[in-house]
Amino acid sequence: PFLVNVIGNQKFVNGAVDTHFIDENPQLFKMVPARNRAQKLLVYLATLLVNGPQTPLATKLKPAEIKPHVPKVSLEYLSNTPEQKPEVQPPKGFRQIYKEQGPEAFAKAVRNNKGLLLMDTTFRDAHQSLLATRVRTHDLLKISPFVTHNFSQLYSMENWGGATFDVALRFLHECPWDRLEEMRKLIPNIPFQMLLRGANAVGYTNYPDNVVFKFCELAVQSGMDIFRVFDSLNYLPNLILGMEAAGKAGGIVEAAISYSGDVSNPKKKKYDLKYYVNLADELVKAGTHVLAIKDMAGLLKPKAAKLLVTALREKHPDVPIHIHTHDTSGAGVASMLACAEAGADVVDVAVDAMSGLTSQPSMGAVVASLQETPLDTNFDLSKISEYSAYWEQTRTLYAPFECTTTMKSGNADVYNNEIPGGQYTNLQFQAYSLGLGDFFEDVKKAYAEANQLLGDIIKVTPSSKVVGDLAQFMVQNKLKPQDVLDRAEELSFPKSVVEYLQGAIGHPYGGFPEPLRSKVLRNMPKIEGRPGASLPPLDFKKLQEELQEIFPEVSERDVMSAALYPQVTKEYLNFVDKYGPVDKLDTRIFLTGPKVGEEFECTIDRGKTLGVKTLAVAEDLTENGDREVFFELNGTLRSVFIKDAE
Ligand code: 3PY
Ligand code: ZN
Repeated sequence: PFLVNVIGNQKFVNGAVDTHFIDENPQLFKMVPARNRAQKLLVYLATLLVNGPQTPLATKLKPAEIKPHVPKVSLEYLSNTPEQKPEVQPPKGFRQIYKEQGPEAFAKAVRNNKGLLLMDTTFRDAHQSLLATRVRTHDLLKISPFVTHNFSQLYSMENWGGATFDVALRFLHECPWDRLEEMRKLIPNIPFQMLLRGANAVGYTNYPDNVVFKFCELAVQSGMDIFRVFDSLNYLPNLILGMEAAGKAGGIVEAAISYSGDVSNPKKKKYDLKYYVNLADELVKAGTHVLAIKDMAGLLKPKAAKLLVTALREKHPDVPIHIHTHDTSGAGVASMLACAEAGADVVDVAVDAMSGLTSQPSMGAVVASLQETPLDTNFDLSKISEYSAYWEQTRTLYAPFECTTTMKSGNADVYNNEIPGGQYTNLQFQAYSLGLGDFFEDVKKAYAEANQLLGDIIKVTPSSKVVGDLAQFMVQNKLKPQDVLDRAEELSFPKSVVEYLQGAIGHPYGGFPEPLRSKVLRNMPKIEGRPGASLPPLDFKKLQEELQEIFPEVSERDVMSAALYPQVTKEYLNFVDKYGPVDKLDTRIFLTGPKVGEEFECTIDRGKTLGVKTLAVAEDLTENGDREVFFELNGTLRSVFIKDAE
């Protein structure tokens, strides 16, 4: 439109204006043709072929060259449906009770259920713990019809929140909101559950209150039902903020107490039974629909589980109790059975092929253990096997992120170091990539020491990062705990440690460690009370306008992503603008690219499937340092030039 107006201007046409700026800047008029999505994907594939993976791979292992078998949806429960009809509505589940009668009725139905209920963590915590959170929407959606038809009696599926939000945008280049919405379309009957880090939402730091409220509102709109709300220090004001946000959005509130220490060990005094019962009282008083114990490191031994659940059950006979654990030591199944016997309503499990080690205990093992008992879960073991077989194969696509590269077995040393499941494998990976054999052993020891230095705190995202950062700092600088205390004034501590001591993520039970805090902070400001209370509200309109200048099509959900992760979201939007819907590619192709000569399909929309064949990569570079890559796209020859980064 600018050019057209100019040529219609008489003065311009007569040459009566100075156009030397235009003459000297011809690049301003070099129009880049808008590429369509198929072309963008070719650019992505060519980039992988020329310059290698565009998302960091944690190890040298390659994704397997298989196409996982997706089990058929069998509809035996419907009489007279001989052929497969996935469009048939799945059996009703707990979600219908919640949607039709509200959260209180849902809680009542859970309490009245005779057998033990299960939450399946396969879609979130299991892969967060085992595969660095890398499982993609593509692979989750493929198995969703099977789950909706065969696992309708689940209490919930945990499929969102925690680290998935950040990782989806940052490493998978896909939209977390789309993931949620697409799963919802395929699974209408099972409640979805997310992990909300209280005032930290799905981030690593406290956000202004209006961000947390709006986040929950959008999550419910996109299909979320149950919010497990925790705070990394069990700091009640932060917990309550998260509960209010989830409740106001219309969600089911599942307030969680993060578990530390060992209530069955009289020598471990700080977090005793009284501490947990008091905190539970507060959460029930604050109106939680369900009470959760979040044992993020897998410290809840069977005996402790019995003591804790019995005490909570007696105190709150009407409130459903839901237990989360990690199987790091190998005692996970035993603990969940102990919880069930002591009166817990729900426990967390992951499908067998995605269970064990730092993930949740095995679904099949828990189900089989309770068969023909009063707590029978009524799951069909053969369906669990089919579901598991899908994951066993799918898991091999994520070989570059396998925690089993380094972790070969469970390890009961977690009772000493108290490292949460997700962080355990992270730290191990770091040690592995640094090539320092004993580094992990040293870090684990230092982790326990750092925890004591910081006052024996609850450790879960983000407080676990504070402890982990201090531990690594101690190992790298060869500092013993006494050195840290003696030299606190001169050491330059990791940023997370300083901010924690300032009060940026809340207040730990029992107070901040002194004199360490005063020595580290000296004159630095301290945050009194709940951090979010003193943060000014985020101006969503302004943020939207800023984003729209670069990305005119930006959605309300993108703006929310940017409120939580400004830089990561911009990079994500740029990435998809350049490379198109990479989330639609099969996982191996997405991670490491096709082989030369390989033919494959990619469905970018319902009814729109691209047939791609990689033909060749030019041996010689062009004068500009570009390499030409040749494809056949739906039978037509295409070529793309990619700058060779070598
Ligand atoms: C998370 O915050 O992502 C966790 O899984 C904590 O256990
Ligand atoms: Zn967990």
